[in-house]
Amino acid sequence: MAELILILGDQLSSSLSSLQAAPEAEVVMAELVNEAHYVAHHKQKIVLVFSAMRHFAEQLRQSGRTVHYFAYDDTPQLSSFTDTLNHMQGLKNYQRLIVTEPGEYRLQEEFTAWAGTPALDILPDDRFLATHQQFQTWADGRKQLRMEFFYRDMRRQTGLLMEADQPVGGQWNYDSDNRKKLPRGHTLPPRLHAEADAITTEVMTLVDEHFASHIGNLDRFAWPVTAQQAEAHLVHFLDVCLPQFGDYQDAMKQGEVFLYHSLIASSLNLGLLDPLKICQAAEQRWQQGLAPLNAVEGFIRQIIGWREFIRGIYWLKMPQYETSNYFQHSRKLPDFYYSGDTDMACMKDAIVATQNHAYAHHIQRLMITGNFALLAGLAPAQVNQWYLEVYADAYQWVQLPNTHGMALFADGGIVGSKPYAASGAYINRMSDHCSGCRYDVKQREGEDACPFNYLYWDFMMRHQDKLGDNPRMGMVYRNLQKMDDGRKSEVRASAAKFLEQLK
Ligand code: FAD
Ligand code: DLZ
Ligand code: SF4
Repeated sequence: MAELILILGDQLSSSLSSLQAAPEAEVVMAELVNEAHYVAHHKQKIVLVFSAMRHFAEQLRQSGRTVHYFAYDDTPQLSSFTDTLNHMQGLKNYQRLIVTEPGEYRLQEEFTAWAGTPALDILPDDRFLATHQQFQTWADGRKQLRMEFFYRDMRRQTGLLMEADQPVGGQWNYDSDNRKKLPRGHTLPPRLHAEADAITTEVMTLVDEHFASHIGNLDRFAWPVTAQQAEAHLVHFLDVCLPQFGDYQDAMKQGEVFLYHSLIASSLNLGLLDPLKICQAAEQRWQQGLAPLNAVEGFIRQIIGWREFIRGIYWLKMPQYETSNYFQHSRKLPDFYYSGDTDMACMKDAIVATQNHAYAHHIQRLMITGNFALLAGLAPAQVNQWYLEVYADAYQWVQLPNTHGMALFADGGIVGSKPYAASGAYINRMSDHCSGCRYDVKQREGEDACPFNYLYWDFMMRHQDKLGDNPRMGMVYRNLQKMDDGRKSEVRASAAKFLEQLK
């Protein structure tokens, strides 16, 4: 029986359920117009996906598979996955099509419409630790879905950092130990750079030619494009960065893009790394006395806790999720999110990193660009689109709940229990940005005041009806109550003036 496996650009794992289910089946992979254009992806993201796809196709061929591969500039140029299947059916009458479920809702819709001829098997994506059913069961009947409780179940399920049914060290979560500012003069470790080979270089030429208007540049492209490269990057992180990952997880430093972060999300989301194996390798470092518990627990929590929880929320709540807009925010995304042309030093630093590397670390995404978008009342759909475009690790299943839920609180409190809103004081505490900024972080209102300061209070005043009763916001609203009317007017005036000039 002629069987065909369709492999998507983020399904580059030799353990993939579709490959396991049909060891003799032919494979089709395609660089598609729709996938490359459904948002204007960063140039590095397109190079990463296409180059990793081409390397994976080669690896499958070497293992004996027949692989049909359609490059972006091949004839015929294929538009969509449906287009690809129709084309393949025209070449040969396949009787069975096998595909691992896609990571995005829009593709699930497209794939389920194929039911009929040939016979279609959509298999679960078992590269995650929690199944959809498991998350649904966990969520059923809970008034609030909180990552912390889901995470504890995942610790029990995997046995990671557990002694019988108790967490090692007696605590589930060491987050409070993970909030240090980088000391002055601190030297950061070197990072690995994956050199571009002939395949990547060829894709770079293609991207330069066809995607010139997209954000970013390719000069500093360094993302792993094979499982071997991703493994080497992971080992480098475990050896060199993990011991201090916990302490400096929330720190920011002007001009420093990576700090102690792992940079594994792009590889993990493509399928080049396995989440459980990564966590077991990190746990081993702790068992060998090579990394402290706060670092290892913090790292493992991001992967088996946050990453799985975020995916669970996406599939539980889509498609309504992306259309919610709790605060009814509608301001246009300012141009400087693409150009980096802003006087706010913290924003500029995060955006320049994004342009150069298709990367910014979590606190920059959440507390700088995300926080600004929240406080300034930017339209969630535009902010979501930006985040989906600009990061090498961005796919909607993981980008959307992080942006729409965690950063913007546009879901009204599904991902988080309160908005991650912060004034300049937080940014000043966690970074050295403010000392080189045109704005003064100590000034609260007026021309030279840090915009995060008055935007913060303006946001709190505008949304008192929605946030005033939130028990986690009690202190904020008690402070607002103490603010005299004169200052409130100044806050409003400064915010209005600043927001008016945004283009
Ligand atoms: P590290 O800081 O070293 O963390 C280790 C790993 O933990 C990451 O590689 C990632 O796999 C996982 N992780 C950590 N936090 C999260 C989280 N909140 N959600 C899911 N996984 C997490 N992550 C993406 O993979 N793709 C996205 O498109 C994405 N968009 C985001 C948008 C916003 C507004 C925010 C606030 C966060 C977003 N994140 C996203 C989560 C997180 O910021 C990135 O996973 C992380 O910055 C990637 O860098 P790293 O690999 O160096 O991670
Ligand atoms: C992100 C992406 C891009 C840019 N291009 C392709 C492509 O040409 N072909 C493909 O199969 N996949 C691509 N992808 C990844 C898909 O968009 C991805 O499978 C979905 O986002 C599901 O997570
Ligand atoms: Fe950012 Fe305000 Fe500090 Fe400038 S003063 S770097 S805008 S927090």
